[in-house]
Amino acid sequence: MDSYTWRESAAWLRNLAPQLDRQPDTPEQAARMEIEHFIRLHGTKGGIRLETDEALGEGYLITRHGEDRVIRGGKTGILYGTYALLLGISDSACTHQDPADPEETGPSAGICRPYYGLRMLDCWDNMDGSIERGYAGRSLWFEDNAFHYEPDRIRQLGRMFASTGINVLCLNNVNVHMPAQELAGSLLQETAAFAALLRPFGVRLMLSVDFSLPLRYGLPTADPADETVRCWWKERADLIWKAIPDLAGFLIKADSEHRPGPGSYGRTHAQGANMLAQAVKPHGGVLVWRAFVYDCMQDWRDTKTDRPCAAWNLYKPLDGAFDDNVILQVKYGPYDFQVREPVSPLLLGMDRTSLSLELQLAQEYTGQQIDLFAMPPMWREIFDVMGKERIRAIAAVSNLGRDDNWTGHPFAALNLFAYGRYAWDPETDSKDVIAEWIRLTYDLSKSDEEKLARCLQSSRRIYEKYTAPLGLCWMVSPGVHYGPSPYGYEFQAWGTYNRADRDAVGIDRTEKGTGFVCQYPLRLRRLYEDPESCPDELLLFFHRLPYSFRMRDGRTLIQRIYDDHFEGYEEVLHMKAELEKLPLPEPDRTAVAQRMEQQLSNAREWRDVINTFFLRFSGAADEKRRTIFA
Ligand code: GCW
Repeated sequence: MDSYTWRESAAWLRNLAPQLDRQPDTPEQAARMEIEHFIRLHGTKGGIRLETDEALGEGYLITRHGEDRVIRGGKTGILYGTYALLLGISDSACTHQDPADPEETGPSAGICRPYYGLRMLDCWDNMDGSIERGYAGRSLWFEDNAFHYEPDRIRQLGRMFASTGINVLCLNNVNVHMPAQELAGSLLQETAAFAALLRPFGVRLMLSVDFSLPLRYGLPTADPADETVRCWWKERADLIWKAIPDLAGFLIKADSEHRPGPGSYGRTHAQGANMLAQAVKPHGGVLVWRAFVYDCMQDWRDTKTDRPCAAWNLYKPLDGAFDDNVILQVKYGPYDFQVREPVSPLLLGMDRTSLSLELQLAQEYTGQQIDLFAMPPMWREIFDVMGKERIRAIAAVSNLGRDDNWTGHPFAALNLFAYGRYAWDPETDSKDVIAEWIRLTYDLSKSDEEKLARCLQSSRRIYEKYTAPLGLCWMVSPGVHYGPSPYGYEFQAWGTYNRADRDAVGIDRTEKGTGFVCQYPLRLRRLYEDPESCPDELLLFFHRLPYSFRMRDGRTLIQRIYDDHFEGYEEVLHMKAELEKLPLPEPDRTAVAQRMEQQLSNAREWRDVINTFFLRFSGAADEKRRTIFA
């Protein structure tokens, strides 16, 4: 395999300079450097002029004057505009289609602005260099419990972020371990130096903090109602913002999976969040509070407690009780980044709370950057259910690491690129963004571009077919979350059950069952409540059904499960053959081929394990008499 380094592999920046040879001081300078390199490499017919208009903030407008292009934009808008022009990125968020040729019909016509103010990438990097749920190598900035990075590479990261529109980087794992917990002394100075590298790319840092931090500093309590604790956090925030004045805020996982939180002191999440929000407020910081809270010490025999109900039950009564600089960050589904979940009802029902939608680029449950799983079609579905108005910020768990190609699977870079595009414009079309990424990343013929686009577009559906069926979730091997184990999570404490037995499978979450469906607005509640109208993909998420249940297309439930698993495998086989025909450059070609080989064997294993599991329970033969190991 030809080898390359990260320099040649910043995927969609292929047509720009391989890297910026020095550190820019400002976004404008970064823009000028990009333009200079671009002209040197490709030439242009006319010139490209930059005009700063502070009032435009992150927005920009590109106009044509004869052969010349003028990019007018705010401080960072100018850089976003530069990337849009140089990469030829289209932006449906603008009032025009071609960013280089807006129809000027009014003072703000053609101005492109990001939809969400905070477009965060949350990194679960630990200071020892490991990454929780990381599938692309070790941390890009931590090793041996210290900062450890190549400045050139961080600058490259800055370009990757700015070119897609990501503007906040949360540096450390939400499960905060020592010494990241300290937030003091030389560590703070080093964090400030790191922040300076990304600042010219319009990227601000955020830090994950530990709710019990005051205890480490000798306070007897971390109770948010305690005055000394409140003062302590204020002083700590003053210190931190003194070192990093543009820090975006704190991200916090509290009372979740054994992390400390206000619950230990009998306080509500609003009390906990507001206390921290007040500490960061004088500095213009936000407090992002994760809503990933459920009983993780459940007894599987307890059928009343239903994990998807947990977040709503906890937070809905607190709607309106959070300070205005608190943002509640909600995972897209009520479980945990599964292949298929309904949109979390919290995202639809917290009208008086600022929300952030949390996605996961790290493919924890979706193939671990070995199996192909392009996320844009899934996000399109989420946004279509949710409507774009509801939320104020967007976050995604990073899929980046120190691997030369940054994301492990070369095609996983699409998910990072597309995330930035969706964060900029949640109306992004999945087909468009996939086509855009392919065009920028590879030099392929039109028909090969289309072939690759088809594979990417269908990859999620294919993955879904050979893994857990019809919205069941959690059939992965416990702990690692890779490979099939249909009963692996069944008797555990995490609230992760499918309750398959000889008669039926799934959980009744209708009004008569756990009542989860009642958390949805009426329109969705009606849709999900009745197995006749519930989308097939979510059937077993909302219903407990006998294997003989007739699906809308006439098949029995058990036959549908078998068919999906056989088809899923066949489709991987087909996709592998299609991808082998593509003239991808090395080393991507070999990397993709190796991963496809592994994916094919995974699909075979999943197919056989899941089909056998259900054959044993149901006793129902496959109508097409394919091999199922009994
Ligand atoms: O699903 C779980 C992951 C944990 C993660 C947690 C969370 C950071 O398995 O690794 O912890 O979600 O989102 O907090």
